[in-house]
Amino acid sequence: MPKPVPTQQLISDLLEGDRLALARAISRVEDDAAEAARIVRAVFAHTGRAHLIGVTGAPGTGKSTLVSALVESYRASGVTVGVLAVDPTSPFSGGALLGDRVRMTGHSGDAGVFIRSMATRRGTGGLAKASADAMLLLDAAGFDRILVETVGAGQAEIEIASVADTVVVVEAPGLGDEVQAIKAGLLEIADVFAVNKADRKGAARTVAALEMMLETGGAAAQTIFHHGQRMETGAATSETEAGDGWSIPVLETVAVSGGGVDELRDALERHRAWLGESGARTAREGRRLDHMLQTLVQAEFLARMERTLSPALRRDLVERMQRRETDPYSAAADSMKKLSP
Ligand SMILES: Nc1nc2c(ncn2[C@@H]2O[C@H](COP(=O)(O)OP(=O)(O)OP(=O)(O)O)[C@@H](O)[C@H]2O)c(=O)[nH]1
Ligand SMILES: [Mg+2]
Repeated sequence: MPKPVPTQQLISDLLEGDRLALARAISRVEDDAAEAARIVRAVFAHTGRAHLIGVTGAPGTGKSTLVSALVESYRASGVTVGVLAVDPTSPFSGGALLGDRVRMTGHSGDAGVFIRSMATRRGTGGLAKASADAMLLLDAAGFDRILVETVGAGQAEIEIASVADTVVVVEAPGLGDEVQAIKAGLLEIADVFAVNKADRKGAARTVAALEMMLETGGAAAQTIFHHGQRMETGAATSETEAGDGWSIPVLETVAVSGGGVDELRDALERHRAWLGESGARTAREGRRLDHMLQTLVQAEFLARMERTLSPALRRDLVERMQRRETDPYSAAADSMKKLSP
């Protein structure tokens, strides 16, 4: 077996834009918490440049196809793109692997595109953490835009999309009368709506329904969202981001043919400009980092708890509670005191 590349080497190669190093670094970050810390520490100073775009929506709405079309559109304008597909296949729609789609478009040999799938093989917290780390690595490797596809079905997936700078919620007509995004709780996190499969009947109705919802419920949704729904943060949340000056566009796209995709890209770029001018970009980044901080502290805390509170010790505590020698609160307080540093 070949010797693994030393982490230092990997990091310097990654910072020079070496794709293989980037791919390996993402794998290490996924597999090993200590390596994740080492790598992210080393590259963090080189991040903060990329525009992070979350693409989410109900299963089968065409997210992967749309991401692939966006990649083409961005590449045509010379912009480099990193793509993270979180849980790329869905048992509901039988959606194709994103990588396959982009390969079909002929970008496989293009150094300006990097595609990576993140599997949901670990726990939900692990997936969010690994995705956040991977976004930082893509950023450090120099990609201009980072697209993150998540199926908007599940708290972790919504969370991953919602920490992006710009969130695209993909909707499609003909999935029933209701607008799917509402059921999934995605209305609150959208900066841009893409009504995909606009070649199918019902698209205009879906657009109208979304626009009406934005008019009537938009303000309320924004308020909830800005006062803690989107991210539970205190310190890093800025009041400057009140949604002022940004009206959420609802665009029709036909991802399979590329229809409306340049317009969608334009909307993403307009939002990017707005983020910069309004100060919202800084606010969102602060929220994202605050969220990462909480996630990492929680993970460390859990790890310590598992180290300190061995199964034997826990069993002992449980038995003592059962004998009424102690109570759950005292047992918890005693355990807290014992947490090893
Ligand atoms: N008619 C039509 N079909 C589309 C369009 N965009 C995507 N599709 C089809 O819809 C199906 C699902 O597309 P995907 O891109 O895999 O959808 P997805 O949202 O990524 O699916 P999951 O990741 O499984 O949730 C595929 O058969 C696509 O070819 C479109 O604009 N029009
Ligand atoms: Mg998909």
